[in-house]
Amino acid sequence: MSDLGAGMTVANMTVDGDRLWDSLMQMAAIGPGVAGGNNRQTLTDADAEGRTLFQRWSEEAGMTMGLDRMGSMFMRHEGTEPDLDPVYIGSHLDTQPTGGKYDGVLGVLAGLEVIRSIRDLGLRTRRPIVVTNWTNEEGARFAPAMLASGVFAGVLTEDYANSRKDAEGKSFGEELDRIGWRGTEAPGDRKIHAMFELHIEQGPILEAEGRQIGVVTHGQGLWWLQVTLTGKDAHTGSTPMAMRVDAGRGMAQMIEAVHRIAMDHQPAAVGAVGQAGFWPNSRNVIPGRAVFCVDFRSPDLGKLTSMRSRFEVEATEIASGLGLEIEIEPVGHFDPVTFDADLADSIRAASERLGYSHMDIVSGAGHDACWIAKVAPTVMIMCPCKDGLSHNEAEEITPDWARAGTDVLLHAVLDAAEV
Ligand code: HGY
Ligand code: MN
Ligand code: MN
Ligand code: MN
Repeated sequence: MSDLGAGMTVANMTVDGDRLWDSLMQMAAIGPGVAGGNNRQTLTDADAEGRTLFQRWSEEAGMTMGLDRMGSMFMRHEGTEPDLDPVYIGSHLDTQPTGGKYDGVLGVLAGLEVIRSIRDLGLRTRRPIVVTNWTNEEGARFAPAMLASGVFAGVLTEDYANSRKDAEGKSFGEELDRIGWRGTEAPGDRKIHAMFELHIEQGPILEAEGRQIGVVTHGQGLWWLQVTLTGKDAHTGSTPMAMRVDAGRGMAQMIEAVHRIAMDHQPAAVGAVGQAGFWPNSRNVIPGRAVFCVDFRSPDLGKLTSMRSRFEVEATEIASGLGLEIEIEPVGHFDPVTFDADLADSIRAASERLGYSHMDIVSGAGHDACWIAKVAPTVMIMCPCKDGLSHNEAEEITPDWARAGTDVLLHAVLDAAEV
């Protein structure tokens, strides 16, 4: 083992946790939320500003940028054998409208910190290392989530992605061109030796179990179903109850059905409706239209499929009972994912080498790694987050959790990139 100074060897080297935390706080200042978190939604000016900062930092760390036609950023640190397939580290810089400072951002800036540390330590890897910012992981502004990584993995088309519209009717393609971040590279035209994603858990398990590292063996699958109910808008005062065709009532009964169906599929099944709206949404008009999106998830494909089909049957019955027309459009889906077992072993070995407590865990949230696992050996590392809270501006982690996760990432990446 080469001596890296100050008693540090490759076996016990660590990253610069203060520098990582400082970068996280500088990125958090871009696209601030209203309650201490972030609103840096994909393809907004704030997203563009965050991309520019990440590009500058990466180039200062000796990396060169590749950019694909979905705007995904690939910052490459050269290896001693440039022709070898690179090791990728990736996540996302876009946030929810009321997002936290660490969801996705930790994984991208931890990748940057890995490169900064490799250079500080005077190490050279055989394989190149590429740190990636995947466009539109959140799917908050443009559904579905993990859009650009889905195109990269060949499961979604560029035309479909470019056509997706936000609530104001702007398309993904128009907005990507407007901020000037569309590259020329064909999405997916890259070979990946191994892909690592460090991410906050976004759930309560690691903190409750007192573990510093989550070794993510699987990710649960997802269905997003966009439901449109059409009734008849009418006066809330003068319309007799028997004459009403109330889309609002239909939505209310269906939202309750989502919860009931998820509870009927326990354990390991979840369901909710997070986005909903009435039209014309006026206090004294019976809503003629209701639109909402159902989110079902499970690590068990059978349960995931059963929840979707059960909902479709029950929603259709509710609609016909209320005289409503119903349209159900799938707008997001991926099957449960099994991550690479050998890479998971390297995460366990790195955690033990560094003396960090760890446990195997299934990811409750979807991540770009879930799609990339379709095209390359892929694994995730998780760090705890306070009270398991995420997709909330109060999302918090500790600098120690961030550094521990990044230390493990450093070791696992160096193992894969062959220092
Ligand atoms: O929806 C998800 O699980 C991810 O946060 N996009
Ligand atoms: Mn995320
Ligand atoms: Mn998220
Ligand atoms: Mn499927």
